[in-house]
Amino acid sequence: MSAEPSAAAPSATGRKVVKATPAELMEDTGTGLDYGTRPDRMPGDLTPTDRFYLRSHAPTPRLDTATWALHVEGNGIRHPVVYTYDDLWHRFPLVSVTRTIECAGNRRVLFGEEFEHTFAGTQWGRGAIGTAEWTGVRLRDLLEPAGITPGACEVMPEALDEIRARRPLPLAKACADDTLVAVAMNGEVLPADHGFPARLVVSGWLGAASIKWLGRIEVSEHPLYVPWNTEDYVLIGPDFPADGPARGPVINELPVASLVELPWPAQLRPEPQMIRGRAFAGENRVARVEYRIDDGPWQDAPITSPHTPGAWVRWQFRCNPEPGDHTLRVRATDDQGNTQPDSTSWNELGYLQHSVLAHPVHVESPPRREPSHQEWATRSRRRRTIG
Ligand SMILES: Nc1nc2c(c(=O)[nH]1)N[C@H]1C(S)=C(S)[C@@H](COP(=O)(O)O)O[C@H]1N2
Ligand SMILES: [Mo]
Repeated sequence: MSAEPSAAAPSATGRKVVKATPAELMEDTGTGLDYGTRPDRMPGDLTPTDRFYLRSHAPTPRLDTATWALHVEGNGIRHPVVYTYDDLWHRFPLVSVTRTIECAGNRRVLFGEEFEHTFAGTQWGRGAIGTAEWTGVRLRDLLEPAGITPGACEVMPEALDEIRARRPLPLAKACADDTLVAVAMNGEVLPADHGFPARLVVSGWLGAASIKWLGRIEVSEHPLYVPWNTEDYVLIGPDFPADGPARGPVINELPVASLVELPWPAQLRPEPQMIRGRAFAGENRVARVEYRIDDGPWQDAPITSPHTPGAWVRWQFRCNPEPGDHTLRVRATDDQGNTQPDSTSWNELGYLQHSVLAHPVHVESPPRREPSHQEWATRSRRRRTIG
């Protein structure tokens, strides 16, 4: 398989990302790097690549597969190994999995609204989540030829971007069946912005674990501390004690949350219709989704897609909304009995908002139609009868 990097030079346009990010499909958070998927533009089970959210801490690097290499190193292996791009395509079984990736900062703006506070960090609405079919090589298959030592405990993927993004995983998660070094997304060669030529995909964990633009994988016999597990992507606040060199507990698995596929606020017509959405429970399965309109009862929103661990489910319900202003609430429950709470515990960086959202919905009044010709005829006939 030869490389298919897109040809556009990043500096020509001054843009920091390569793919188009039109406002009909994506929400611009204002950083030039981070774009959310519009929740009302999700047609299928998978998020089309053209609108899959983007979260990058530095501009998309343009890597050449002719010179690209993936180095496996560290004191947790017996001998270093170097893989080429062709090695990934031809030396190992390729595996395809459908997995959701969600940023730990998703819904940060709504978290802020709950606390009347602006959390620092990317100003995400609800769009920092997407699901793709990822194809690649199991990370485990790439580590084994290097000879993992009995004392190895952590595996740290590291990127070739400007910031050398990196974050360690426990060896067991690194060696899971569905931890992949992906080379393709939704059946096409990985796009530049999503990590070309190769990215990690870590099922059910925060997006920051799924390192893009891989260049090196370190296997270590001792715990590793880097900015992304000490300063960022940790929970900092009164409820969360510091943990060794980390300012608070490290975020790994994501909690259960749901998403309504309507704009915020939503405008609906006063007619029978389907309301749809998604729910995701990290490493767990979504067991149940319920909705509530205003102070009405909680009712089941049937789940309409298959359950794959690590991938979102779809749900929908039928309603016939009354004109006026309403609040729609949706709450999902996972197979471990965790339900979305009424509020999320405050943490300084505004991560893991997953409480039930009060979605504002305005339902139009029925249009004051001009009477049809037929109706005029009926009315004038009646008038004649009365008169
Ligand atoms: N090298 C690198 N990998 C990265 C990042 C990054 O900035 N650099 N961002 C991480 C974060 S925070 C998220 S949420 C996901 C986003 O993946 P996407 O841009 O493909 O949606 O990538 C992760 N991998
Ligand atoms: Mo993220």
